[in-house]
Amino acid sequence: MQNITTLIDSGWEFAERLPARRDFFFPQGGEKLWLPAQIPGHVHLDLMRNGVIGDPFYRMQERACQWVDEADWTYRTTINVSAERLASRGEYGKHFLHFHGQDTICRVFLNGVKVGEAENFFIPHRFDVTDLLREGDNELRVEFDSALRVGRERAEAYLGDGTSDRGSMSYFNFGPRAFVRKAQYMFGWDWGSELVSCGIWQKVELITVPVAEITGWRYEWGTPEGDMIPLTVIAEITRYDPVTPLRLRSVFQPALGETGNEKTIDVTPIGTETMQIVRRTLVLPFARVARWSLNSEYRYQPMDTLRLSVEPATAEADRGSAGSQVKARIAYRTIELIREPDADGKGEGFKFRVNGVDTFIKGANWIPDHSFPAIITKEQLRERIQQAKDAGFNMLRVWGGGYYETEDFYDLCDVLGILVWQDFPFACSMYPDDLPEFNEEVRKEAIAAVKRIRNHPCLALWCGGNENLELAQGRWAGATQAKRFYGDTTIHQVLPEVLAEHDPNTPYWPNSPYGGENCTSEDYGDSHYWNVWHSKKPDSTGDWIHYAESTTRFSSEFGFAAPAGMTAWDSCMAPEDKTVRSPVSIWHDKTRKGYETYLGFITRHYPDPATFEDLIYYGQCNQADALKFGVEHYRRMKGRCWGTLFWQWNDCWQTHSWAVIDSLGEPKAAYYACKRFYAPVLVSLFREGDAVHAHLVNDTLDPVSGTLEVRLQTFAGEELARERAEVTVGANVASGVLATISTPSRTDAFVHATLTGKNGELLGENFGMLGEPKNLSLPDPGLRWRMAMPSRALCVLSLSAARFAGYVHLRFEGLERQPKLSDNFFHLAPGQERTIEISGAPPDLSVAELSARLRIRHL
Ligand code: BMA
Repeated sequence: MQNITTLIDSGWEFAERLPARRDFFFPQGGEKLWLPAQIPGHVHLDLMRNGVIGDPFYRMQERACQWVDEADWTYRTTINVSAERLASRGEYGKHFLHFHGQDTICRVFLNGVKVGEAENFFIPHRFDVTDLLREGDNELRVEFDSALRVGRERAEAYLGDGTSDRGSMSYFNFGPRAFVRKAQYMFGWDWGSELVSCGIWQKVELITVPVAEITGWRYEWGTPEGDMIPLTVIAEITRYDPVTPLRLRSVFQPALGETGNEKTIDVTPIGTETMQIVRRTLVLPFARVARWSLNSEYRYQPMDTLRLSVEPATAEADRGSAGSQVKARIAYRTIELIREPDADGKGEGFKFRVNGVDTFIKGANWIPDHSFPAIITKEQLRERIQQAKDAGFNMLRVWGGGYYETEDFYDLCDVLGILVWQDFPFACSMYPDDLPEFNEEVRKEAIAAVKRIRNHPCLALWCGGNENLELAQGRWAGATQAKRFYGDTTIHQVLPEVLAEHDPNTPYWPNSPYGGENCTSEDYGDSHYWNVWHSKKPDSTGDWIHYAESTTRFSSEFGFAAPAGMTAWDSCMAPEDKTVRSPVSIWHDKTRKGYETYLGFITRHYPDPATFEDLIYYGQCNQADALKFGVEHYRRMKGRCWGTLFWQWNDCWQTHSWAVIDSLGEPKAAYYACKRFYAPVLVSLFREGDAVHAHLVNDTLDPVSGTLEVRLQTFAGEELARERAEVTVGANVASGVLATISTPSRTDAFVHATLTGKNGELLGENFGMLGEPKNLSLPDPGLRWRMAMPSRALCVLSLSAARFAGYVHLRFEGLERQPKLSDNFFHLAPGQERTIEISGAPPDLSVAELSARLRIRHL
């Protein structure tokens, strides 16, 4: 009764599908030339491999392959099926073709017969081919239609002459993407390439189910009673064979405990109906259940395993022949979204309570880690999410312009202790919620996605989409002409209904931002603060100092753009492109602010960049300053504000963007700033006129005590003033002002604050320069360094400064990839020494060779 799964990953070919009479030499139309293809993949990647197009990321070649998105494409392969396989379904069973992800609008044919259609990028599609599959070769063919063209045709049909209440076609009203359920960023975004693409982006399988399978399942923790806790398992079983007696076996295998391999097993008989829900409760010793905690001190979270299988109800001996099996790594945790009205009735808070603790959320917005998602590897995701853990994150928001992430993503967030705020994939647009077929497609999609993701302990929140309501409320002047918010049915009816049935215990938030009469209100719910950068206020410069004006309860977006690192530019530029205003650099800036405005943001604070290297260095330092200023402001507001998810964590190609990690995985300066501004104990400095105030923010669950020292020093090292205070800050609070130092208006000095514990250990520190970096005349810092290699895999660099060193940047020349550094872009006070760990350098390089490649830059 075993289910059989075969991967269909070989023999794939693809071809452009021409309409009849378009090609003079090929008047009948159809596929003219078949070329080898790779599945999973996207058509652009196949075209590149075959030499039809160049790398769309290189220079401005993105422009040269726009035709690909207007064309139609066919993929095909041959599946060889043995007589034995054909017979393995038994008397009642089924054969299915299972596509884990198609991109996007397509028809599927087996042996020339259409088996079905698909038009949703986000979910698997399964086609029953029981009656069509034959012994020997079977031709599988998938015909894709241009998503861009179909979207445009649907938009035109929907909007008519543009005079109805729906308005006319535009990117932020109803564009082609609003009519295709496909990752919206692929249509182009303000940090992304415009490569809509198509193809089979996830694996394809032939699945044979002779008897039954588990087509959905979830679990629920009960309330602990004494030493025990109930765990209820709810399984949906689809059965094709009505005769074989079956049972459901639930196995709970704890990760912890003395024996390490004890199990709790429960078996339940299954009825004979085709579709049934089986509910069982296991009662477990609470002490043996793994507890899920946020970004814990563990390298990996301990997690228990829960396994369900459908098996013959006959003998114990049959156990190995379980027909259908599912398993998940689970751990106990509670998550609540607390929304309490303020005492004065003027607002409502927004905070996450995790395992009973009010938790200040520290994280960022996650976008797809590549323009072509099929080629993102698990290793790449592991590196990116580990970087988040290392930076002190406890949450990532999977933003609505991307897609429901892959299983690898959620598995990694589970084991690394990072919560996930999951947007449903709707972003910055109206959606045709008055079309029944649209609502049905969304319902189907949401059910599939929720059923897949709901069992992950990392899942903290479902959110109805990104900036849909905000757009409708007219904040983006002129962008939207629709007379009402189209998308209302989606976020207030379809999605809540799906969640009520399939994931009743995870909180739901209808959109981001949301809350109050006006979704952008800073008194209610979450908000996106774009007065900085996008400069929504007419009187605002867009400079990052305006973060100080934000009074939000939860800042789920705010950000500042900077260039990618040099390695990324090396991979997409010719040598002559590496100038500050080269067309290629301008092409790779999609931020829509205008390139000169972007440069202007940098030169408000930093010197005019003379070289491309200057642009990268100053741009990245400025971004680090911006995020530091913003996050510290919000953390000092802890109690009113309960979280920051800055925009954005990662990138999908080489670009100037708000990301703090570029598309090659190289951290920008702001990444290292994150490690400091997201530290559990933060020493924060805030300048007000001629005074600098020091605050402490304590996110730990114990009070913190120590000596707070604030010193004003010249860059050369002369001490001008010093304040010292013995301080204690309670658990999980921000302190208010603890020390103030007056700073006469001079630009040759900086403030350095340190918090030291009883034994002289450094608990936290911070720096503040009194002048703008562009106006400073800094003395030579007199850097000294030495490098040692205590083990093959690790190098240690010790670095000291005689005088102040600002934004010390370490870079190794001539390496394909920069090694991982424990710190970079840091300041050193006169006399300070720092030790940097360097890992992942090419193993064949000696210390001497690595030292020879080291380049150090500072302000
Ligand atoms: C937001 C996001 C994205 C966008 C970013 C930068 O509001 O939701 O749509 O990329 O700002 O403009």
